[in-house]
Amino acid sequence: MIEVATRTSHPRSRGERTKRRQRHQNMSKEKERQHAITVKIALSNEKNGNYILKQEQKAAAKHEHLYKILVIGELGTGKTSIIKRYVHQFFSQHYRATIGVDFALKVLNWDANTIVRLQLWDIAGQERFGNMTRVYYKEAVGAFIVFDVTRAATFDAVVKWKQDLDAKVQLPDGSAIPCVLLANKCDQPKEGLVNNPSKMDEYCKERGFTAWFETSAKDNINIEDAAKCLVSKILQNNKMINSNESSNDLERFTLDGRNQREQKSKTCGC
Ligand SMILES: Nc1nc2c(ncn2[C@@H]2O[C@H](COP(=O)(O)OP(=O)(O)O)[C@@H](O)[C@H]2O)c(=O)[nH]1
Ligand SMILES: [Mg+2]
Repeated sequence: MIEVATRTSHPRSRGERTKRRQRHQNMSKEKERQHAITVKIALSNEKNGNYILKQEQKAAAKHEHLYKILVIGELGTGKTSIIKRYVHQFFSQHYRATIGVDFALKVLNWDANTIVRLQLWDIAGQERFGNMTRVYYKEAVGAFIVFDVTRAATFDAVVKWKQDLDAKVQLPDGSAIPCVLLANKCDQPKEGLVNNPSKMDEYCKERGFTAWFETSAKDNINIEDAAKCLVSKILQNNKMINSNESSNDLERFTLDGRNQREQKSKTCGC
């Protein structure tokens, strides 16, 4: 019985052993497979991570700016026409004074690393009152004041618009926001000081205008150049503000450092 039992049990245990060996082999194969998968995932995560990192680096390298720009001046000087020409490459003789505030967005690929979005604020109707509310001016970083070269009265009103602008909005350091003067409808006969460019230069310098341009929304003259001039002044201001901020940080850091050293020496002295 024992013999039989031994004989019968022997092949079974051998079989079991083989099965166990196979199971073991299978398990280590499975482990290897899982390990391979883990490595694959880790590699693809790393690849993904690198990709995301690269995308983030790319985004960080691209500077994007959104600037609020005001377009102000007397009624009928061509503010809406200038914006329409600049943003939509369109001009219409049909004069339609809308009521409220209109916005138009112009996107500029300034350089390989800089995108500038200009949010152009057009007034419609309120220019009758000769000034705007503080809310309208809030957070503007640049402005165009427009007059009509065929009507000298619209040029006389420029000073009032500049004063209103400077009183209601300033840069963080308290200085005036850049403002470009547009002598619009230059396709028409001109009236007044605008006929004397050097006097106009003087006028602009005295009153703190960044520059002035003769423009025509009708014939598409100088509008792009005027906008480029304003944007480069804004970017310049931006750089200055940023570098002031970082030098302030540096100052704070060195001051803190000095304070720490002084405190340390005092402690040491004690
Ligand atoms: N000849 C000429 N007419 C213009 C020019 N720009 C605007 N206008 C006309 O002037 C009128 C007033 O223009 P608009 O843009 O509505 O002025 P806003 O009240 O300042 O917005 C409209 O009839 C326009 O067609 C321009 O450059 N040349
Ligand atoms: Mg208008």
